[in-house]
Amino acid sequence: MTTPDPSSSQRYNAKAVEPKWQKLWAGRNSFRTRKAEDAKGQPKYYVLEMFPYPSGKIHMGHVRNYTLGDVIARFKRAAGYNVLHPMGWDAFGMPAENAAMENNVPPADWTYKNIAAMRAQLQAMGLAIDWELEFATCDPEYYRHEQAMFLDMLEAGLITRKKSYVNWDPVDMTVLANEQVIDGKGWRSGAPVERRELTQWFFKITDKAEELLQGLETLTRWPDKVRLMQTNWIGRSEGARVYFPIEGMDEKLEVFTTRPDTLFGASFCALAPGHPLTRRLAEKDEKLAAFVRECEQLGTSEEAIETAEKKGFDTGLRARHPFIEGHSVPVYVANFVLMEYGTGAIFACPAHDQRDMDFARKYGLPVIPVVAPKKLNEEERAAFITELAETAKDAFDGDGIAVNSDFLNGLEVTDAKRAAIEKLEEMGLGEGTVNYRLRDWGISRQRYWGCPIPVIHCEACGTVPVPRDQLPVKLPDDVSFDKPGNPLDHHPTWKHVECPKCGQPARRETDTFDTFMDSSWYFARFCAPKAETPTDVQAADYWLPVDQYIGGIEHAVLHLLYARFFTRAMKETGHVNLEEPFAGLFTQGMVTHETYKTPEGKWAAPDELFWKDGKPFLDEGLSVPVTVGAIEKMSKSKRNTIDPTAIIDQYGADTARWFMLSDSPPERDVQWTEEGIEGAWRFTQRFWRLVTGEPDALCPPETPMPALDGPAEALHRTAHQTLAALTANLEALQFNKAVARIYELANAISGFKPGDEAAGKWARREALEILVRVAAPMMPHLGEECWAALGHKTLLTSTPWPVADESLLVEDSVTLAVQVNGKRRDEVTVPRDADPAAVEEAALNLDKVRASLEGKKPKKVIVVPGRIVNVVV
Ligand code: ANZ
Ligand code: ZN
Repeated sequence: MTTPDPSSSQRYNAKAVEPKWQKLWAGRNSFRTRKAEDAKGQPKYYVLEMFPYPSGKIHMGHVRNYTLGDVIARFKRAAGYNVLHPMGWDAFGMPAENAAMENNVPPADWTYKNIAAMRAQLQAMGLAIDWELEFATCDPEYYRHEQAMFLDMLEAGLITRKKSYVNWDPVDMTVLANEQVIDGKGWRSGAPVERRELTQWFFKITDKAEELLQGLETLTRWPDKVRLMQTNWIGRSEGARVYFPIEGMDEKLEVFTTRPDTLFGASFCALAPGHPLTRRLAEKDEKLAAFVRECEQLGTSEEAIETAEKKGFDTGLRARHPFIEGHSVPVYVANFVLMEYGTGAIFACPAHDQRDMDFARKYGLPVIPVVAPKKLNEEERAAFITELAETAKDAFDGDGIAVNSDFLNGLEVTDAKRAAIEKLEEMGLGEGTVNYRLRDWGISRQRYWGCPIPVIHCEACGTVPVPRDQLPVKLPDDVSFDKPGNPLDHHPTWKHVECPKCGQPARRETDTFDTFMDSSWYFARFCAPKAETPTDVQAADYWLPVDQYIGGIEHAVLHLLYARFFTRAMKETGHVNLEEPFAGLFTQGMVTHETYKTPEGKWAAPDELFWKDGKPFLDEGLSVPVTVGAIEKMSKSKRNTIDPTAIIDQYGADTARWFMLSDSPPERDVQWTEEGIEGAWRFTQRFWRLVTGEPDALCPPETPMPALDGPAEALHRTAHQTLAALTANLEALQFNKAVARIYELANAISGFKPGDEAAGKWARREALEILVRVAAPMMPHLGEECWAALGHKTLLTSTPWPVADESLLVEDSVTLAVQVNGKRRDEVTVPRDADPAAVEEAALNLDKVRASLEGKKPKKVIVVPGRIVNVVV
């Protein structure tokens, strides 16, 4: 395969051309955003790609993400919108601290160095970004506002401080997210993770569970799958709370159930290991305490709990059944009951719940069927019940009717639920309720590289907010990472302060915010990044919501849910006036690549390979063959990444952008291949030759339209039809279709055979200009270069989007049905403006019509224009 040689003089030299235009755009402030008051009459458009974490280098996922956003930004700008297209850095987080621990560089230095490198890479992509608006979340100028809003939200009652279970890494002495717990061990230290109870700050997101759920219905420009994922994450369950009086104690055990209809099948109750009652019992029961400790080794992830073997501990207590006089069931502590869900306690119905079934069979507890499938006859039903009660391993969780259930017998599940709840309410032993799976959002992290939480703990006054005039609480620079745990906590002086209330020695909070908080409002800050207040409400009113947000599906739940919550919290504290921050959301697919394995089973990188007859080898001598594995998302671990900078260096940014857009719809995965990128490169070359190859075949710019003959008229029409269709494609984010239109138009121009010379020169210029203008959002540098080559002195970037001539979009011919004596015989295609006599003649000349006339002369011919020709004999 030929390697492109960008220095060859015949060729379009992206390497020289691209920086030239980038400099020009920057020098002319081409992408400067106008303030609302300066954009009179212009509609606004806010396009935002999820801002990057400054890891050090951009990857192909970034290239795809930012190319998509850039096409929209450039298109909308040309189409007359005042566009906000900013860029910033999600700059706090663990990797900076890991780098500090490993290489002894301060997190700030590491982060800012990475930002500089990545900014240069993004600029080399030619993105139409207003860099004046750039900020990094680790800048005190950003996070001081986050601290101020935290205090506002604390005052507004949106935040609480409470105990909760966390995954604790005893070696790194830090809290781990569930994803950082791998097979029960810390991802960095490898130490077995413990469940620990810590006092932490929480956003009361559960208070807004219903609102966040309802709000999803208004987000009509979000992908259905994201809305579904959020719906499931919020996890609304309708059910009941039921109170089981505990025998011998003046106390009731409160459980949450979605199946109150199965109460007659209750065979035991179970408490979470962290349930307050379990705690109290464990104080006096060493065996129970040991069991609780064992459960705590499991970590907090639902998955771990779900897959672990069901285990229980019989407390010896008994709970009285609410419906069955004199009946009680044993109370266990069970490892599969979560403290964080419902009430942290359940009643178990083994016949109709698999976990309960597993548990019951293991501990020899009764299985009492209380729902049977509807269609069974009496005999079958009896057999079903016996089997389920005695031997079945699988619970029956299907629909059916209540059996063995006293006053519920014969009712269908839904009706039985309702009847059971009614009865519970009547007896004062329960009530209908709605439960959400959503948990409050814990925002405390025992880490250094995050935004300090602006509170002070005083022995006498409790938790005291840092006075506003002392904000920002800045991170100290002089920290050391040589001990495990939180460097802020180890710092010799930082945390020792006076209580702002009583002046006594007090302790600064050493936890920092979850970095999801930084990304929950950055879109609002971009509206006025230099404002003295967290947001400039007027600017936010003008720009928000974000019209088009673009990012990966991996953020479908947490980031997008937190941002939706935070926007509501900002509204309540007067920082914005809307609830939903992102009107349109687009989740792009991944960039994939083949994977390669050496004979030893190690991953090989694409750039290590030598190819012969389509087969890869590890050595130049072609003696070590490599197996081609699955096509997977580019990742460092599989070594199947391609470095964007190398690609841009070799082929230019436009080629990389074009390839990203052309190969598959943007919502699907795109497979990176050498052939694909070469093909894109060849097209940029062909495009350049097409535009500049025959300067004598063009009229001068701005030549008035001459009379067009057949071929010129056809090209004129094709160009406008392409323009209209492509504009619609861009509006609908169908970038690959837009690319296909550009190929079509390029082909039409290549194949153009002019008749009349003046008409031909004019039509060719028009078609080329349209081609260049519509391709420019995708290949902006090539666009500018071609535009200049076509003799224009203006920047294409500031040239309005061309408008298609509507009259050219309608087809110029029509097809009419032809009937003879009311019977359809054929059809005829004629020019749209043909007169009736010509239509009549064409219809009568058709073979089939002539045959059916059998030589007779028609009595009458009726032409209904555009529709039908009726021949009467
Ligand atoms: C009795 C019962 C009978 C249940 C039956 C199910 C089937 P969703 O739908 O996810 O809301 N549950 C309640 N709290 C729990 C906790 N803290 N930890 C573990 N499990 C808990 O699930 C609700 C069901 O999950 C509840 O309904 C309860 O079991 C269980 F045939 O109550 B059920
Ligand atoms: Zn005090």
